[in-house]
Amino acid sequence: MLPAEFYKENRRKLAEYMEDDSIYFVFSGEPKESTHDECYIFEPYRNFVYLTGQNCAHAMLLIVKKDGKVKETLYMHIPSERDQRWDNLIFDPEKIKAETGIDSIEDILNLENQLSRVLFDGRIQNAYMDMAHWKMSYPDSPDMRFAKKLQAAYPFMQVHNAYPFVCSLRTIKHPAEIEAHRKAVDITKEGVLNMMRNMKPGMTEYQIEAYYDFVLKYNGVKRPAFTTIAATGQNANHMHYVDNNTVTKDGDMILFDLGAQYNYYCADVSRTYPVNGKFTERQAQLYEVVLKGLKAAEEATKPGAVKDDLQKLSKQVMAEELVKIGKIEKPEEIDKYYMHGSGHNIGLDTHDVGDHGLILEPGLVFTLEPGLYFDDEEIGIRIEDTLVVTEDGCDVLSDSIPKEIADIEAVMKR
Ligand SMILES: [Mn+2]
Repeated sequence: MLPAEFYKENRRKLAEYMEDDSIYFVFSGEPKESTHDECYIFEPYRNFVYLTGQNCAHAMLLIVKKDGKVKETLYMHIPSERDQRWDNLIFDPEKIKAETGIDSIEDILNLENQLSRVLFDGRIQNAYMDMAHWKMSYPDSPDMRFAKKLQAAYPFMQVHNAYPFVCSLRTIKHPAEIEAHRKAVDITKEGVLNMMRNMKPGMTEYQIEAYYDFVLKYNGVKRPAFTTIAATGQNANHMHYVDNNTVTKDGDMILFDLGAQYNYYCADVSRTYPVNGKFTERQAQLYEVVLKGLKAAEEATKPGAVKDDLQKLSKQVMAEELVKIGKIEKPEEIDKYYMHGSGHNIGLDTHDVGDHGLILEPGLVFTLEPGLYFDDEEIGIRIEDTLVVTEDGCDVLSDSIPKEIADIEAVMKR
Protein backbone atom coordinates (compact mmCIF):
# COMPACT_ATOMS: atom_id res chain seq x y z
CA MET A 1 0.00 0.00 0.00
CA LEU A 2 1.08 3.52 -0.77
CA PRO A 3 0.03 6.32 1.63
CA ALA A 4 -3.72 7.06 1.75
CA GLU A 5 -2.94 10.66 0.73
CA PHE A 6 -1.78 9.38 -2.66
CA TYR A 7 -5.10 7.64 -3.40
CA LYS A 8 -7.10 10.62 -2.07
CA GLU A 9 -5.23 12.96 -4.36
CA ASN A 10 -5.86 10.71 -7.38
CA ARG A 11 -9.59 10.68 -6.60
CA ARG A 12 -9.62 14.43 -6.03
CA LYS A 13 -8.21 14.99 -9.56
CA LEU A 14 -10.76 12.59 -11.01
CA ALA A 15 -13.66 14.33 -9.23
CA GLU A 16 -12.41 17.65 -10.54
CA TYR A 17 -12.51 16.24 -14.06
CA MET A 18 -16.11 14.98 -13.66
CA GLU A 19 -19.00 17.17 -14.79
CA ASP A 20 -21.23 18.37 -11.99
CA ASP A 21 -24.26 16.08 -11.46
CA SER A 22 -22.52 12.90 -12.56
CA ILE A 23 -21.29 9.59 -11.19
CA TYR A 24 -18.11 7.59 -11.73
CA PHE A 25 -17.84 3.88 -11.06
CA VAL A 26 -15.05 1.33 -11.33
CA PHE A 27 -15.04 -2.32 -10.31
CA SER A 28 -12.04 -4.20 -8.91
CA GLY A 29 -12.89 -7.25 -11.03
CA GLU A 30 -13.68 -10.91 -10.58
CA PRO A 31 -11.33 -13.89 -10.18
CA LYS A 32 -10.90 -15.85 -13.42
CA GLU A 33 -11.14 -19.61 -13.51
CA SER A 34 -8.14 -21.47 -14.89
CA THR A 35 -9.29 -25.11 -14.74
CA HIS A 36 -12.17 -26.78 -12.91
CA ASP A 37 -12.43 -25.04 -9.53
CA GLU A 38 -8.97 -23.43 -9.69
CA CYS A 39 -8.60 -19.71 -10.25
CA TYR A 40 -5.70 -17.62 -11.50
CA ILE A 41 -4.14 -15.33 -8.93
CA PHE A 42 -6.61 -12.45 -8.76
CA GLU A 43 -5.41 -9.34 -10.55
CA PRO A 44 -7.35 -6.24 -9.50
CA TYR A 45 -8.18 -3.76 -12.23
CA ARG A 46 -5.29 -1.34 -12.19
CA ASN A 47 -7.28 1.92 -12.26
CA PHE A 48 -9.17 0.61 -9.22
CA VAL A 49 -5.82 0.03 -7.50
CA TYR A 50 -4.70 3.52 -8.51
CA LEU A 51 -7.74 5.10 -6.88
CA THR A 52 -8.08 2.93 -3.76
CA GLY A 53 -4.94 0.81 -3.20
CA GLN A 54 -7.25 -2.15 -2.53
CA ASN A 55 -6.84 -5.53 -4.20
CA CYS A 56 -10.05 -7.34 -3.24
CA ALA A 57 -12.38 -8.89 -5.81
CA HIS A 58 -16.07 -7.97 -6.21
CA ALA A 59 -15.66 -4.36 -5.07
CA MET A 60 -16.69 -1.07 -6.63
CA LEU A 61 -15.70 2.52 -6.09
CA LEU A 62 -18.53 4.99 -6.63
CA ILE A 63 -17.97 8.74 -6.80
CA VAL A 64 -21.05 10.93 -6.87
CA LYS A 65 -20.68 14.60 -7.76
CA LYS A 66 -23.93 16.43 -7.15
CA ASP A 67 -24.45 20.15 -6.49
CA GLY A 68 -20.66 20.49 -6.60
CA LYS A 69 -20.30 18.15 -3.61
CA VAL A 70 -18.34 14.94 -3.90
CA LYS A 71 -19.22 11.71 -2.09
CA GLU A 72 -17.04 8.61 -2.32
CA THR A 73 -18.23 5.14 -1.37
CA LEU A 74 -16.35 1.88 -1.54
CA TYR A 75 -18.76 -1.03 -2.04
CA MET A 76 -17.31 -4.35 -0.99
CA HIS A 77 -18.20 -7.99 -0.79
CA ILE A 78 -18.83 -8.67 2.91
CA PRO A 79 -17.49 -12.15 3.64
CA SER A 80 -19.90 -14.74 5.02
CA GLU A 81 -18.92 -17.00 7.91
CA ARG A 82 -17.99 -19.63 5.34
CA ASP A 83 -15.81 -17.14 3.41
CA GLN A 84 -14.10 -16.27 6.65
CA ARG A 85 -13.53 -19.90 7.64
CA TRP A 86 -12.40 -21.30 4.29
CA ASP A 87 -10.78 -18.36 2.53
CA ASN A 88 -9.68 -16.33 5.54
CA LEU A 89 -11.51 -13.32 4.10
CA ILE A 90 -11.49 -10.60 6.71
CA PHE A 91 -13.60 -7.48 6.56
CA ASP A 92 -12.16 -4.62 8.57
CA PRO A 93 -13.84 -1.34 7.56
CA GLU A 94 -11.69 0.79 9.88
CA LYS A 95 -8.52 -0.53 8.27
CA ILE A 96 -9.92 0.09 4.78
CA LYS A 97 -10.91 3.64 5.74
CA ALA A 98 -7.38 4.32 6.98
CA GLU A 99 -5.78 2.79 3.88
CA THR A 100 -7.99 4.55 1.33
CA GLY A 101 -9.11 7.75 3.02
CA ILE A 102 -12.69 6.80 2.04
CA ASP A 103 -15.14 7.28 4.93
CA SER A 104 -18.04 5.34 3.53
CA ILE A 105 -17.57 1.57 3.20
CA GLU A 106 -20.69 -0.35 2.22
CA ASP A 107 -21.90 -3.84 1.38
CA ILE A 108 -22.03 -4.18 -2.41
CA LEU A 109 -25.47 -5.78 -2.00
CA ASN A 110 -26.73 -2.29 -0.99
CA LEU A 111 -25.41 -0.67 -4.14
CA GLU A 112 -28.60 -0.64 -6.21
CA ASN A 113 -30.83 0.64 -3.41
CA GLN A 114 -28.46 3.40 -2.47
CA LEU A 115 -27.73 4.43 -6.04
CA SER A 116 -31.46 4.56 -6.81
CA ARG A 117 -31.82 7.20 -4.10
CA VAL A 118 -29.00 9.24 -5.66
CA LEU A 119 -30.54 9.04 -9.13
CA PHE A 120 -34.22 9.37 -8.20
CA ASP A 121 -34.69 13.03 -9.12
CA GLY A 122 -33.36 12.51 -12.64
CA ARG A 123 -30.78 15.28 -12.41
CA ILE A 124 -27.79 13.03 -12.85
CA GLN A 125 -27.61 12.26 -16.55
CA ASN A 126 -23.90 11.55 -16.93
CA ALA A 127 -22.07 8.45 -15.77
CA TYR A 128 -18.39 7.68 -16.19
CA MET A 129 -17.32 4.09 -16.43
CA ASP A 130 -13.64 3.10 -16.51
CA MET A 131 -12.84 0.55 -19.09
CA ALA A 132 -9.64 -0.52 -20.80
CA HIS A 133 -10.66 -1.56 -24.29
CA TRP A 134 -7.73 -2.77 -26.30
CA LYS A 135 -9.71 -5.08 -28.54
CA MET A 136 -13.26 -5.22 -29.79
CA SER A 137 -14.04 -8.68 -28.49
CA TYR A 138 -13.49 -7.66 -24.90
CA PRO A 139 -14.64 -10.25 -22.38
CA ASP A 140 -17.81 -9.34 -20.53
CA SER A 141 -16.88 -7.45 -17.36
CA PRO A 142 -18.78 -6.18 -14.31
CA ASP A 143 -18.28 -2.63 -15.63
CA MET A 144 -19.95 -3.50 -18.93
CA ARG A 145 -22.83 -5.27 -17.20
CA PHE A 146 -23.36 -2.37 -14.83
CA ALA A 147 -23.22 0.26 -17.60
CA LYS A 148 -25.84 -1.68 -19.58
CA LYS A 149 -28.05 -2.00 -16.50
CA LEU A 150 -27.75 1.71 -15.80
CA GLN A 151 -28.75 2.60 -19.35
CA ALA A 152 -31.64 0.16 -19.29
CA ALA A 153 -33.00 1.70 -16.08
CA TYR A 154 -32.21 5.32 -17.04
CA PRO A 155 -32.36 5.50 -20.86
CA PHE A 156 -31.40 9.22 -20.75
CA MET A 157 -28.09 8.41 -19.03
CA GLN A 158 -24.99 9.32 -21.04
CA VAL A 159 -22.17 6.89 -20.32
CA HIS A 160 -18.63 8.16 -20.87
CA ASN A 161 -15.33 6.37 -20.46
CA ALA A 162 -13.02 7.99 -17.89
CA TYR A 163 -10.30 5.45 -18.68
CA PRO A 164 -8.19 7.81 -20.84
CA PHE A 165 -8.32 10.48 -18.15
CA VAL A 166 -7.30 8.15 -15.31
CA CYS A 167 -4.52 6.82 -17.54
CA SER A 168 -3.26 10.34 -18.15
CA LEU A 169 -2.98 10.74 -14.36
CA ARG A 170 -1.08 7.44 -14.14
CA THR A 171 1.55 8.46 -16.71
CA ILE A 172 3.61 10.67 -14.39
CA LYS A 173 4.57 8.89 -11.19
CA HIS A 174 4.32 10.17 -7.62
CA PRO A 175 7.52 9.80 -5.52
CA ALA A 176 5.86 6.95 -3.57
CA GLU A 177 5.23 5.12 -6.85
CA ILE A 178 8.84 5.61 -7.91
CA GLU A 179 9.93 4.09 -4.58
CA ALA A 180 7.74 1.05 -5.31
CA HIS A 181 9.36 0.73 -8.75
CA ARG A 182 12.77 0.97 -7.10
CA LYS A 183 11.86 -1.84 -4.73
CA ALA A 184 10.64 -4.01 -7.62
CA VAL A 185 13.92 -3.40 -9.46
CA ASP A 186 15.97 -4.18 -6.33
CA ILE A 187 14.26 -7.57 -5.93
CA THR A 188 14.81 -8.21 -9.64
CA LYS A 189 18.48 -7.40 -9.21
CA GLU A 190 18.86 -9.85 -6.34
CA GLY A 191 17.23 -12.52 -8.51
CA VAL A 192 19.51 -11.83 -11.48
CA LEU A 193 22.61 -11.95 -9.27
CA ASN A 194 21.46 -15.29 -7.86
CA MET A 195 21.26 -16.69 -11.40
CA MET A 196 24.65 -15.26 -12.33
CA ARG A 197 26.30 -16.93 -9.35
CA ASN A 198 24.69 -20.31 -9.99
CA MET A 199 24.31 -20.87 -13.71
CA LYS A 200 26.61 -23.15 -15.65
CA PRO A 201 26.53 -24.87 -19.04
CA GLY A 202 24.49 -28.06 -19.05
CA MET A 203 21.69 -26.57 -16.97
CA THR A 204 18.34 -26.01 -18.66
CA GLU A 205 17.03 -22.49 -19.04
CA TYR A 206 14.33 -23.24 -16.44
CA GLN A 207 16.88 -24.49 -13.92
CA ILE A 208 18.70 -21.19 -14.22
CA GLU A 209 15.38 -19.33 -14.00
CA ALA A 210 14.60 -21.19 -10.75
CA TYR A 211 17.36 -19.23 -9.00
CA TYR A 212 15.53 -16.04 -9.95
CA ASP A 213 12.11 -17.37 -8.97
CA PHE A 214 13.43 -18.35 -5.55
CA VAL A 215 14.47 -14.77 -4.79
CA LEU A 216 11.10 -13.38 -5.86
CA LYS A 217 9.21 -15.85 -3.71
CA TYR A 218 11.61 -15.21 -0.83
CA ASN A 219 10.77 -11.51 -1.05
CA GLY A 220 7.03 -12.11 -1.04
CA VAL A 221 6.45 -11.56 -4.76
CA LYS A 222 3.52 -13.83 -5.66
CA ARG A 223 3.79 -13.34 -9.37
CA PRO A 224 6.41 -11.64 -11.54
CA ALA A 225 5.40 -8.60 -13.57
CA PHE A 226 5.30 -10.83 -16.67
CA THR A 227 6.37 -14.27 -17.85
CA THR A 228 10.14 -14.63 -17.64
CA ILE A 229 12.12 -15.05 -20.83
CA ALA A 230 15.29 -17.13 -20.37
CA ALA A 231 16.53 -17.81 -23.89
CA THR A 232 19.78 -19.39 -24.90
CA GLY A 233 21.35 -19.61 -28.36
CA GLN A 234 18.88 -19.28 -31.22
CA ASN A 235 15.93 -19.10 -28.78
CA ALA A 236 17.04 -15.54 -27.95
CA ASN A 237 16.20 -14.51 -31.50
CA HIS A 238 12.50 -15.12 -30.86
CA MET A 239 11.44 -12.05 -28.90
CA HIS A 240 8.64 -13.72 -26.93
CA TYR A 241 10.22 -17.14 -26.32
CA VAL A 242 9.00 -18.32 -22.90
CA ASP A 243 9.36 -22.13 -23.10
CA ASN A 244 12.66 -21.90 -21.19
CA ASN A 245 13.26 -25.65 -21.56
CA THR A 246 16.45 -25.87 -23.62
CA VAL A 247 19.71 -27.26 -22.26
CA THR A 248 22.40 -24.57 -22.29
CA LYS A 249 25.74 -25.29 -23.92
CA ASP A 250 29.23 -24.14 -23.09
CA GLY A 251 29.89 -21.05 -25.17
CA ASP A 252 26.20 -20.01 -25.33
CA MET A 253 24.81 -16.67 -24.33
CA ILE A 254 21.53 -16.51 -22.42
CA LEU A 255 19.08 -13.63 -22.72
CA PHE A 256 16.86 -12.82 -19.75
CA ASP A 257 13.87 -10.49 -19.94
CA LEU A 258 12.19 -10.35 -16.56
CA GLY A 259 10.87 -8.25 -13.71
CA ALA A 260 9.43 -8.48 -10.23
CA GLN A 261 6.51 -6.40 -9.05
CA TYR A 262 6.07 -4.63 -5.74
CA ASN A 263 2.70 -3.24 -4.67
CA TYR A 264 1.73 -3.91 -8.31
CA TYR A 265 4.50 -1.63 -9.61
CA CYS A 266 6.57 -3.43 -12.20
CA ALA A 267 10.22 -3.81 -13.09
CA ASP A 268 11.24 -4.78 -16.61
CA VAL A 269 14.89 -5.58 -17.22
CA SER A 270 16.79 -7.52 -19.89
CA ARG A 271 20.32 -8.80 -19.63
CA THR A 272 22.36 -11.11 -21.86
CA TYR A 273 25.18 -13.11 -20.29
CA PRO A 274 27.57 -15.87 -21.34
CA VAL A 275 26.37 -19.04 -19.58
CA ASN A 276 29.92 -20.02 -18.66
CA GLY A 277 30.71 -16.55 -17.29
CA LYS A 278 33.20 -15.47 -19.95
CA PHE A 279 32.44 -13.64 -23.21
CA THR A 280 34.16 -14.88 -26.36
CA GLU A 281 35.83 -12.12 -28.36
CA ARG A 282 32.99 -12.19 -30.89
CA GLN A 283 30.24 -12.16 -28.25
CA ALA A 284 31.92 -9.21 -26.54
CA GLN A 285 32.17 -7.34 -29.85
CA LEU A 286 28.47 -7.75 -30.64
CA TYR A 287 27.45 -7.12 -27.03
CA GLU A 288 29.30 -3.79 -26.96
CA VAL A 289 27.31 -2.64 -29.99
CA VAL A 290 24.02 -3.06 -28.12
CA LEU A 291 25.42 -1.58 -24.91
CA LYS A 292 26.55 1.53 -26.79
CA GLY A 293 23.07 1.84 -28.29
CA LEU A 294 21.52 1.69 -24.82
CA LYS A 295 23.96 4.14 -23.25
CA ALA A 296 23.48 6.69 -26.02
CA ALA A 297 19.73 6.69 -25.36
CA GLU A 298 20.18 6.87 -21.59
CA GLU A 299 22.55 9.82 -21.89
CA ALA A 300 19.97 11.64 -24.01
CA THR A 301 17.14 10.97 -21.54
CA LYS A 302 16.00 14.21 -19.92
CA PRO A 303 12.90 16.38 -19.69
CA GLY A 304 11.89 17.70 -23.09
CA ALA A 305 13.46 14.85 -25.07
CA VAL A 306 11.08 13.00 -27.40
CA LYS A 307 10.83 9.32 -26.55
CA ASP A 308 10.74 8.19 -30.16
CA ASP A 309 14.00 10.07 -30.77
CA LEU A 310 15.72 7.93 -28.12
CA GLN A 311 14.70 4.85 -30.08
CA LYS A 312 16.09 6.37 -33.29
CA LEU A 313 19.32 7.31 -31.51
CA SER A 314 19.87 3.77 -30.19
CA LYS A 315 19.28 2.38 -33.64
CA GLN A 316 21.56 4.89 -35.34
CA VAL A 317 24.41 4.24 -32.87
CA MET A 318 24.08 0.47 -33.25
CA ALA A 319 23.96 0.77 -37.05
CA GLU A 320 27.17 2.82 -37.07
CA GLU A 321 28.88 0.31 -34.78
CA LEU A 322 27.77 -2.62 -36.95
CA VAL A 323 29.26 -0.89 -39.98
CA LYS A 324 32.50 -0.31 -38.04
CA ILE A 325 32.90 -3.98 -37.18
CA GLY A 326 31.99 -5.01 -40.72
CA LYS A 327 28.77 -6.83 -39.90
CA ILE A 328 26.82 -4.64 -42.33
CA GLU A 329 27.88 -2.31 -45.13
CA LYS A 330 25.21 0.36 -44.93
CA PRO A 331 23.48 1.58 -41.73
CA GLU A 332 19.97 0.78 -43.04
CA GLU A 333 20.87 -2.92 -43.17
CA ILE A 334 20.43 -2.94 -39.38
CA ASP A 335 16.73 -3.70 -39.96
CA LYS A 336 17.76 -7.28 -40.66
CA TYR A 337 18.93 -7.61 -37.05
CA TYR A 338 16.70 -5.17 -35.15
CA MET A 339 12.96 -5.58 -35.38
CA HIS A 340 11.30 -4.03 -32.33
CA GLY A 341 10.86 -0.70 -30.60
CA SER A 342 13.21 0.39 -27.88
CA GLY A 343 11.01 0.89 -24.86
CA HIS A 344 7.68 1.51 -23.21
CA ASN A 345 6.12 3.20 -20.21
CA ILE A 346 6.01 1.06 -17.11
CA GLY A 347 3.89 1.36 -13.99
CA LEU A 348 1.01 -0.67 -12.57
CA ASP A 349 1.13 -2.43 -15.94
CA THR A 350 4.37 -3.69 -17.48
CA HIS A 351 3.36 -2.10 -20.76
CA ASP A 352 1.90 0.88 -19.01
CA VAL A 353 -0.66 3.40 -20.16
CA GLY A 354 0.29 6.73 -21.68
CA ASP A 355 1.18 8.13 -25.08
CA HIS A 356 4.05 6.33 -26.80
CA GLY A 357 5.42 9.31 -28.70
CA LEU A 358 5.37 11.57 -25.71
CA ILE A 359 7.81 14.18 -24.61
CA LEU A 360 9.68 13.19 -21.47
CA GLU A 361 8.71 14.82 -18.18
CA PRO A 362 10.11 14.35 -14.69
CA GLY A 363 8.40 11.39 -13.03
CA LEU A 364 7.86 9.37 -16.20
CA VAL A 365 9.04 5.79 -15.65
CA PHE A 366 9.86 3.85 -18.79
CA THR A 367 12.21 1.30 -20.30
CA LEU A 368 14.86 1.42 -22.98
CA GLU A 369 15.58 -1.93 -24.58
CA PRO A 370 17.69 -2.02 -27.72
CA GLY A 371 18.53 -5.47 -29.04
CA LEU A 372 20.16 -7.22 -31.97
CA TYR A 373 19.25 -10.68 -33.21
CA PHE A 374 21.75 -12.57 -35.34
CA ASP A 375 20.16 -15.73 -36.73
CA ASP A 376 23.36 -16.31 -38.72
CA GLU A 377 25.43 -16.54 -35.51
CA GLU A 378 22.72 -17.93 -33.19
CA ILE A 379 23.17 -14.95 -30.88
CA GLY A 380 20.43 -12.65 -29.60
CA ILE A 381 21.32 -9.73 -27.36
CA ARG A 382 18.96 -7.36 -25.59
CA ILE A 383 19.86 -5.01 -22.76
CA GLU A 384 16.98 -3.24 -21.07
CA ASP A 385 16.84 -0.83 -18.16
CA THR A 386 13.94 0.61 -16.17
CA LEU A 387 14.49 4.33 -15.68
CA VAL A 388 12.80 7.42 -14.32
CA VAL A 389 13.08 10.89 -15.80
CA THR A 390 14.42 13.41 -13.24
CA GLU A 391 14.58 17.23 -13.26
CA ASP A 392 17.85 17.26 -15.20
CA GLY A 393 18.30 13.80 -16.71
CA CYS A 394 17.35 10.34 -15.59
CA ASP A 395 17.84 7.84 -12.82
CA VAL A 396 18.50 4.37 -14.23
CA LEU A 397 16.84 2.26 -11.53
CA SER A 398 18.36 -0.97 -12.85
CA ASP A 399 21.82 0.48 -13.47
CA SER A 400 23.51 -1.73 -10.89
CA ILE A 401 22.27 -4.98 -12.44
CA PRO A 402 25.57 -5.88 -14.13
CA LYS A 403 25.75 -4.85 -17.78
CA GLU A 404 29.40 -3.87 -18.32
CA ILE A 405 31.42 -6.87 -19.55
CA ALA A 406 34.03 -6.52 -16.79
CA ASP A 407 31.32 -6.38 -14.09
CA ILE A 408 29.49 -9.40 -15.52
CA GLU A 409 32.65 -11.50 -15.68
CA ALA A 410 33.65 -10.44 -12.15
CA VAL A 411 30.29 -11.55 -10.67
CA MET A 412 30.28 -14.83 -12.64
CA LYS A 413 33.93 -15.69 -12.01
CA ARG A 414 34.41 -19.17 -10.58
MN1 LIG B 1 11.38 -6.50 -20.96
